[in-house]
Amino acid sequence: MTLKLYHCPRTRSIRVYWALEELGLDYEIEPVPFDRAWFRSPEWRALSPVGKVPVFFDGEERLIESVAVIHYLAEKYAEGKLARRPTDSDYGQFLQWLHFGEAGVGPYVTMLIAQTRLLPPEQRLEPMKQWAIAETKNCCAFIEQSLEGKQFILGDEFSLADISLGYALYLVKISGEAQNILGPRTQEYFARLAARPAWKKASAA
Ligand SMILES: N[C@@H](CCC(=O)N[C@@H](CS)C(=O)NCC(=O)O)C(=O)O
Repeated sequence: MTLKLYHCPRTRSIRVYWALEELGLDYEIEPVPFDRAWFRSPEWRALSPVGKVPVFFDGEERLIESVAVIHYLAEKYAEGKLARRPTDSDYGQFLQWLHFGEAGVGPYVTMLIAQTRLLPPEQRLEPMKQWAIAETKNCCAFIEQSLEGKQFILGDEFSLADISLGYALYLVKISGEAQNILGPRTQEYFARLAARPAWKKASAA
């Protein structure tokens, strides 16, 4: 079996790279430039059905959706390491936070990045930026409240849910609005995640 990740710096492929490292799997990295013209090219579209990263291959099988891929890897190749079983008492919380990182906060933080970094300044709209800040802040207030008395989002143990949330928080950081959006517990939580060797490797590449 060959696990191959098409990885582009600063994008959601970091989640998959980070999980591959944390799970101790063998894998190949295929570097992809962050180039929106390339993402729309027929060559890239032949690999990526919606023109996005990550794209991941397990042998011949192609998968997209970063959170689905990290869950797949843990279940299929790491005996559920960093995941939870339906019989675990925190199974519901695990699934909630695993998906909140992309489905919950993801759309708002993506809009925030569009309005602070991705779009050329002449295409940015201040009301959209303010809306994205308010909605991201609303999601991050839930994270802040839920981190009370905890090292990681489920408690004392790091899990895939932290990988999912950690990438969303990274986008808040690089938007330049972190001071305005993240509470003190969430800032410390992100620093704890960012100190992990696997994060350092995945986010540096
Ligand atoms: N929900 C998808 C989102 C994928 C996505 O939006 N990727 C961004 C980078 S983080 C992308 O490829 N953007 C390129 C573009 O929109 O042109 C996932 O989690 O994998």
